[in-house]
Amino acid sequence: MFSKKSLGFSSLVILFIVGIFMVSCKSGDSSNGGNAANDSSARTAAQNGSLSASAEQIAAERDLSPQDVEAALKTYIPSGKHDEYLMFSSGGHSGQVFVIGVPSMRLLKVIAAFTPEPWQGFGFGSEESMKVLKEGDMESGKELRWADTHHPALTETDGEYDGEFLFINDKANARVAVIDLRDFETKQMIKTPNIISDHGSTFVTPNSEYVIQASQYATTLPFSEYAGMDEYQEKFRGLIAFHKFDRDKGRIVEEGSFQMELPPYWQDLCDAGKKVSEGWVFCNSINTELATGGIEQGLPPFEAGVSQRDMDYMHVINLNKAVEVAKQPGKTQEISGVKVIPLDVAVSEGLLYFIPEPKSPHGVDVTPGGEYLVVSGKLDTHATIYGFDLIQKAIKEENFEGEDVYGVPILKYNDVVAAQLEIGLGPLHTQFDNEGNAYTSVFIESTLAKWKLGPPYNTGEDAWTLTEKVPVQYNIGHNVCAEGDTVSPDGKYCVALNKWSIDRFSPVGPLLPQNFQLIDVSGDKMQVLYDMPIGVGEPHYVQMIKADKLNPFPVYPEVGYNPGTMSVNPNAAKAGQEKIVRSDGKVEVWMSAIRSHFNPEHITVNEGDEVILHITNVERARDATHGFAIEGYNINLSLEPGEASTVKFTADEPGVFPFYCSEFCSALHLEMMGYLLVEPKN
Ligand code: RUQ
Ligand code: CUA
Repeated sequence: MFSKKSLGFSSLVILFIVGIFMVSCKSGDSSNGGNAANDSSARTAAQNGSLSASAEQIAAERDLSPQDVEAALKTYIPSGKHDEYLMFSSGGHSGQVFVIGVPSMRLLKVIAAFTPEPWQGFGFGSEESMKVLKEGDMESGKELRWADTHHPALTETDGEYDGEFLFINDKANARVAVIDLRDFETKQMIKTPNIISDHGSTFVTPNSEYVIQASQYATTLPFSEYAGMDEYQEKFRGLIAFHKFDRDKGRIVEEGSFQMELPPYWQDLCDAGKKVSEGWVFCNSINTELATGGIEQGLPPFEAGVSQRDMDYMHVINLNKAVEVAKQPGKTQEISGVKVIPLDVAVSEGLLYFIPEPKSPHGVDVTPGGEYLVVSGKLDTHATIYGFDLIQKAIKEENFEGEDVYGVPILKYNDVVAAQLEIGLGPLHTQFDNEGNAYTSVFIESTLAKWKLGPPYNTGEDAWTLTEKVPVQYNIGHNVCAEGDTVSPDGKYCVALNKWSIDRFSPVGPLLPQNFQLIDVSGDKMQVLYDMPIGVGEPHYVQMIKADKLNPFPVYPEVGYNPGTMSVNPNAAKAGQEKIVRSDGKVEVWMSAIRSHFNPEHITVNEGDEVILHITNVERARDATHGFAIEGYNINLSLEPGEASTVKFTADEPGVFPFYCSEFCSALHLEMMGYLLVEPKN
C-alpha cells in the first residue's frame, strides 16, 4: 500500500528539505531567530539521504500521503523559531481574544477582555482589572460578566495595521473593549449608551480616529425606555455609534464621540471606506420589513418575517460630514449624555443614503483601494459589487428611486451595481490578496471561493471571474487572509473560520469545537494545510497581522509600572521600603515580590479591617512572573516583571489564610508564600 502511495515520495521529501534549507539560508533572518544547528543537520540529512528514508518510513507508518507531508512541512515551526503572522481572533462566548500563530496555528495567548480570567488576574482583585470590568457594567451597576465577542479590529495608520491597539465588540450587551498591544491587556471597556445590542462592530477608519459600532436588534432609543411591540415602527430605532479614539491616551474618549439615529432595521455588518472611499461608512441591514415576530398572536415568525423582501438596504453614511454636523449647535440631541444626530437631521444634511441589496445581506467588504463594496446575501448565490464612484455620482445627481418610510433617499440599484458574480450557495464574507483576488466564504456549501476583482485589479476577460473553490469542513462563517482587509493585503495564507467541525476531531461530547482551517493561497491551487480546533467559545471574525509589526514590552519598562495607566505608580511598593501601616480599621501593606519570597510574609489584621495591598514584582528578567493568591478570599493577581498592582478587600473571613505565588517561578516557588492572619472579632 505504501509503495503505491509513495510514488516519487522520497524525492518530494528531499526537495522540501533542500527547499527549506535554501529558504532559511537566503533569509538567514532575524525575526525567526535563525537556527544554525537545524539548518546544518538538514543539509547533512539531505545530502546523505538518510533523513528522507526515515521520513518516508514515518510517513508510511502514519499513513500520510505526499500532500499530507507537504502540508506538514508548510506549517511546522521548529522550536525557538517564530510564526510569520499572528491572528487576533474573537473568542465568541468566552468574551476573550485568542492570539494564534500562522502558519503553525499555535495558540499563543488568550487575552482577557470582557470576562474575568484567573491566569492574568483579570477580575480577581487587582484594582486595575476590577476598574475595567466595572466600566463595562450596566449603568445601574448590574454586573455583566459574559460577552459574545465578534469582530476584532486592529488600529490602522493609512489603512495598514500598525500593531498598536486592538478593539473588540460584545454583541450581547453592546460593548467595546480596548486592548493595548504593548502588554496585550484590556485597558478600557465601554458600555455604549442608548443601545443594548450590536453586531457591526468593531470597525475602524483608516487612521483609527473612529471605532464604529452599529446596533443590531432594534430597540427603543434609549433601550431603557419602555414601548410595546405594536409601537415598533414609531418608537423603535437603530443606531450607529462613532467612538472617538485618542491614540495618545490609548482610550476611547467622550470628546468627539457621537451617535446617529437610524431606522429600526437590523443593521448588520459595517466597513469603513478606505483610499478613494475614505470618510464613508457602509453597513448592511436586514429586517427592512419591520417584522416584529409574535407567533403567539398568529404573526409570522421572525425568520420568515425578516426575509420577506427581496431587497434590504445598505446604509451609506458620509462620516466626514457627520463629524462636522455633530459639532454644530442644535443639530444633535443629547440622549443618555451622548450627542445623537437625529434621523431627520441625518437625512436633511445628506449623511445617510440607502442602496437596495439582495437576499438577506450579511458581509460588506471594501476592496483594498476602496473602489468597490462587496456584499453577499445569506440566501443568495451571488456577490453583488457596488462601485463607490457610481454611488457618488448617483448621490451628486440626486438620482433616487424614492425614499423609505423614514424619508431616507434610496439610490437606484442598477445605477450603482458594478458587477454581480455567481459564487455559490450562501456567500458571507470577503477578504482580498495582493494579486487582485477576492476570497469569499460560502456557508451553505462549505467552500472558500476565489475570484478575480474587476478593474483596476483585473481587466478584460479576467475581470469578475470565479476561478476556484476549495471545500472546507464545515459551514464556514468568516474567513481571514493575511492583512486581507487592509489597503495592502499580503495573500499567502487564508484561514477558514468554520462553525461546525462534526467529524474532524476526536469526539468530546455533544458540544464540539469550531474548526479553523489554514489554507495556503500562494500557489495555483488553494491547499488546506491544517485543522485547528477551537474549544473555547465560537469565534467570529479574525484579523491576521504580520508578526514583526507588533512591538510588545518584553518586561514592563520600569519597576512599579501600573498597567492601568501605563506609567510608574508613585505609590507602588519599592524594594527595601516594604512596610505595614495600620490605622483605625485599616491595614495598608507595601509588598515586594521577587524569586522566591514576598516581603512582608506575615500580615496580621482584625476581622472586618479594610486591607490594602500594594505589591510590586521587582524582577527585571523576562518571563519572571509571580502570582499572588490569597486562599479563601477569591483573590489572584498576575504580577509580570516590573508590574505594580493594588488589591483592596475586607478581611471578613476570620482565621489563618496562606497566601502564595500562583505562578511557578523558581525552584523554591512552593516556598514563595506567607500568612494572612485574621483575628476574630470576639
Ligand atoms: S458574523 S458569520 Cu461577523 Cu458576527 Cu458573519
Ligand atoms: Cu513566585 Cu512562584
